[in-house]
Amino acid sequence: MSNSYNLMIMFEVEQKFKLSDLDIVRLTDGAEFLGEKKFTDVYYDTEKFTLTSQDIWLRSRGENFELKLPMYKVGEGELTNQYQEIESEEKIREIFAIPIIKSFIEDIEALGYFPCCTCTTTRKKYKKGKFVIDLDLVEAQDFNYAIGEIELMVEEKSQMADAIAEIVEFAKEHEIKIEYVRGKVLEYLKRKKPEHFQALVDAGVIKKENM
Ligand code: V4E
Repeated sequence: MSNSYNLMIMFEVEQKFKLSDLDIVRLTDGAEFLGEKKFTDVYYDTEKFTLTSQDIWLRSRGENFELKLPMYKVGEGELTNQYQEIESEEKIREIFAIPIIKSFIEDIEALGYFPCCTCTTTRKKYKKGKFVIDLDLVEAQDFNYAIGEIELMVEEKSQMADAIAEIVEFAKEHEIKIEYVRGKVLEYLKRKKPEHFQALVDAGVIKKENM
């Protein structure tokens, strides 16, 4: 007898928001609290910012390595900040053609990758209707940052633009200001590693108006 599995690939659409205390009260009112977790991310890049200047983000979260690859090219509209997430070391080795010599971390360090940002996040997760809300408090050395994210899962890539519009509508219903928000790593680089941040501006990963 053979087993057949109906695997459905879902796409996560997410938008970041800067939230005031009052925004948080409105957003979490009537929402289901899903839990809190704390994790440390270490982001890796080369001396020449080879990955991040292509909007590619390699990190370890706890024990696991993860890769975020941009789904759309810089400048391709409002979907620019959506990423494909790869969560297996084997797949990451395949993408970057990293042969297995030692452990994953030793092998990437030998190729010139080193930590460019290390931060610890305390994340509270809520569900409100079909939306998932993440409230993050981020800490690094001499660095604190609060940021919120509203997420929606869709079954087809073609539904992503509508999902963003739904997220923005949901945010507006909660009187949240719709504005450009730097993610935690970009904010960290801006404040702590201006040379790296400038390289991302020069590469077009960060638009000049969002510096
Ligand atoms: C994709 C990305 C970075 C990596 C960190 O991604 P982020 O979504 O901020 O982290 P997190 O902890 O919420 O990940 P999750 O738990 O959801 O997997 S750092 C910069 N980027 C790209 C990027 C960009 N180019 N522009 C803006 C406005 N934000 C992010």
